[in-house]
Amino acid sequence: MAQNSPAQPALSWTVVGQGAIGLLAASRFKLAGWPVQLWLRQPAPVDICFNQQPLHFAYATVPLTAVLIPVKSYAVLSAVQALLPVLTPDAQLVLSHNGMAATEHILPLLGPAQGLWFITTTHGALKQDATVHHTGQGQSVLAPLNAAAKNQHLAVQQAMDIALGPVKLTDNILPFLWHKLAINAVINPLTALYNCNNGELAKVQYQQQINQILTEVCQVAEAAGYPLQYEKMLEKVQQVIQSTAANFSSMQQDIIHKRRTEIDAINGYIVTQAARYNIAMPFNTQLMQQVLQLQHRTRD
Ligand code: KPL
Repeated sequence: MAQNSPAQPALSWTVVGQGAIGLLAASRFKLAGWPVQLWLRQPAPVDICFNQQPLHFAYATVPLTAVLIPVKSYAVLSAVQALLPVLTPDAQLVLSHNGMAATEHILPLLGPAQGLWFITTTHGALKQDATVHHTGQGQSVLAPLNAAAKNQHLAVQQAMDIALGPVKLTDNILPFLWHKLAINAVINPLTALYNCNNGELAKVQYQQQINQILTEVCQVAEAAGYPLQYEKMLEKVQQVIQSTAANFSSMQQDIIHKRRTEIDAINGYIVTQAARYNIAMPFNTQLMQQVLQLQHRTRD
């Protein structure tokens, strides 16, 4: 990775927040010799230990030219609104979260030369206090969401290859988001409810539930015009369970740390879409309700 990185990156990157995926990306930039800084609610530098290496991240100096925004789906709009006054007129913003990209409120906020992107990733990362582990090799799909992004595609693709690569570039992110949604709809709520790591789900006692969830997700994906082949999808889910076996999913971590989960954007989204097509979703509905109950119990 580091050998292929250009001596002078075209853009200077800022990562928003200090979540596991954001710190994974920031660490990979740093280890590849790229300048990178963090944009946080509390303006202070951050020291972490990444895969046993101590790393120091400065707090962001403005203006910002290229920003990776790996914040939860429900926090994206307010994160972008907070960034707007400190962006350069041609800044590139890359969103990354679980669930569908709800960019209709974000695109109109940007100037004509400000690019918007989405990157979806299956990398596993785990943050425990100030320690970050890359717990699962994954891959990512990156898409430009407006014309200003398409003009900068080489620089952004090169950077995302360092941060969350290997990266595949696409013009249409939606099929990939449905694909990732299917993976998250299985792994995230089950690991949260059973309070286990991703690898635990390979055990025989979870297979029936995995099949039930996935069957429903495939039905609604087909109705929405993004068909997923059940057998292929099951294989992919098993693959992610294996490759991120040591990881605790983001939803399991949200419950443990008494944070709001992304259940609305994952199984909740599936249930809402199914209602539009009059498809019954008993298993996803039950899972959603169970996670919501758990979330209320742990956050009260
Ligand atoms: O996206 C993830 C998450 O935890 O949110 C996976 C890929 C399941 C890795 O844990």
